[in-house]
Amino acid sequence: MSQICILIGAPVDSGQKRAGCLMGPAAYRVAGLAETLTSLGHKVIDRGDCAPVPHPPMAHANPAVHHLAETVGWTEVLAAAGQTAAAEGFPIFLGGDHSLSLGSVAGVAAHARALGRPLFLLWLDAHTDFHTLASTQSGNLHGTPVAYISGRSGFEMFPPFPTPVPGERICMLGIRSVDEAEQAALIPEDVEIADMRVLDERGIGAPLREFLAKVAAANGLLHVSLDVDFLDPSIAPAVGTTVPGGTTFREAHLVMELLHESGLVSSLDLVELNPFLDERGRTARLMVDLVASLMGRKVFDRPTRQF
Ligand code: B3U
Ligand code: MN
Ligand code: MN
Repeated sequence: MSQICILIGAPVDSGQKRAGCLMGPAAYRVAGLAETLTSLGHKVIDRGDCAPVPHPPMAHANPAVHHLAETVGWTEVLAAAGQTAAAEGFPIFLGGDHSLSLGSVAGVAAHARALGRPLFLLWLDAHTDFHTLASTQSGNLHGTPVAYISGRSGFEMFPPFPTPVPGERICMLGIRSVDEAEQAALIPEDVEIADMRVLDERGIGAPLREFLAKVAAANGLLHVSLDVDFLDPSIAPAVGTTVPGGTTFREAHLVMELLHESGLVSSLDLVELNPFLDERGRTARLMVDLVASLMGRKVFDRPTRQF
């Protein structure tokens, strides 16, 4: 199916401490994202880069928390841009660090609420990003979006999340770094956590297919949030928080192909690309290739599936 892809540049660098993610949107454009989507038959509208709504500085009881006001400002602008774009087509958020998902998912959640359809979330990441502002030790707000999206308290400075996404509608693939406080908070939740142990035992297709069946049965919308560190650092070095033992090139493409076949994905984040750490653009290009698989590029176009 041909889509109207709406590119939303989100040069967010304030959710962590290693400067460079602000160059992400430019790197995706240089790597040919729009041209790739066009070659697959999609229409592309590039809305350019957003800027955060300005706020005076905000403090939090947890002194580690940094760039709070800026992050709230990003959340507001990206939620508004995301809601508008979701009503018009298929939003693709070009990050920017993962704190942008506080806003991108709020925007698509508002759209899902307006449609009266449930929103589901697929989190492709080495990390669970389930901290609250109180529990984060690094103070890096890129470690918090799933907590906000799932309606945990402790985000009072942020706009209230429109219709939080309960744990049973969230699936995480690729997990291999979970802080103690996140682990404790996730235990009572029903989040499907397909960590690397699960992927080694079952393969990456099985848990994903199960989740997609749930989305389809509920006539849900599906937001996919792809963190560069989902991938193994040997193939995707351009990220500030590399964690060894990530998904392979082939696993990642399989995920994207299954997502494409499902026809369920309605919006996408590309996050944590730090072009300053890249090797001649290879990570940016890999991310664009993964988007191509998600949007319909096939190795061999079988008239009917034969798997
Ligand atoms: N959980 C740690 C590490 C981390 C989370 N997300 C990333 N790193 N990229 C934290 O700082 O919250
Ligand atoms: Mn992340
Ligand atoms: Mn991560």
